[in-house]
Amino acid sequence: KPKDDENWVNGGQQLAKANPAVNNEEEYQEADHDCLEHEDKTPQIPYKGDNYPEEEMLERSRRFYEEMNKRRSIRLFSDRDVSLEVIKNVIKTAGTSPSGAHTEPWTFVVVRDTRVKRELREIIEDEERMNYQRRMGDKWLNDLKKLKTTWQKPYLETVPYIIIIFKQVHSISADGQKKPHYYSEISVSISAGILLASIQNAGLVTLISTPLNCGPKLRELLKRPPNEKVMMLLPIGYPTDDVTVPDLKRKPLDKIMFLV
Ligand code: IYR
Repeated sequence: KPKDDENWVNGGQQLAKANPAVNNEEEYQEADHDCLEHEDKTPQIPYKGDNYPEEEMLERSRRFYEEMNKRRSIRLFSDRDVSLEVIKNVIKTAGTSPSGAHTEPWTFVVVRDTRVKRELREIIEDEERMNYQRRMGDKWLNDLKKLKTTWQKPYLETVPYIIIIFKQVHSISADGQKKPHYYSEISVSISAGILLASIQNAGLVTLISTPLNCGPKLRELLKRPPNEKVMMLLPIGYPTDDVTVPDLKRKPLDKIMFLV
């Protein structure tokens, strides 16, 4: 099990995971915090809420749900181009995500170069072939049957753009110090959710791809530093005209919401 899957940050020993500068809770508590600057110089600015009338709020929430409920993972893409401006807008939107201590621990690499897409595909298919044939196991493969996934990812070369989302586990501040990125996994995941919503809102389609074991090779191909870990890959574009999706049903509200 890759150790990157350890997401949770809560309680004693997990503190260390939130803060890569320390190895355990005791070390954190004993650490010399005297050197830290406690006076905050960030100015406060007014914030005005939107205050929609109730009717409008209801209508807006309903329409947004209906838009998001149309989202489906698509595995057959057309080669129709997408404006780079749109890609920039959806990434700016993802960058509005909240993050631990406002560390903004995300990097979005946008691949449009045909040769890089081909290399990406090669790296991913090489690993996915082994994942599907040897690593994933019968139960997993059986659970995936309805999605008709295989190790082959031709769409990685068809789509106009692929976004690779990296999680910065820490960063290096101007004075060369390691700056901890608290809750980076959760922060980047929230940001990815906002990115998906933004892609849907633009009328484009994507597919969350989390190729096992490809991280280091992708990081090298895309020339990202060692503090950045591949989180997921999103091919973006238009679906083909004849694409179909499995007729999956979503859980009804009373199975996902409990009013206490
Ligand atoms: N990452 C592989 C396999 C895969 C796993 C799950 I869980 C999915 O919901 C879909 C695919 C792939 O991309 O094919």
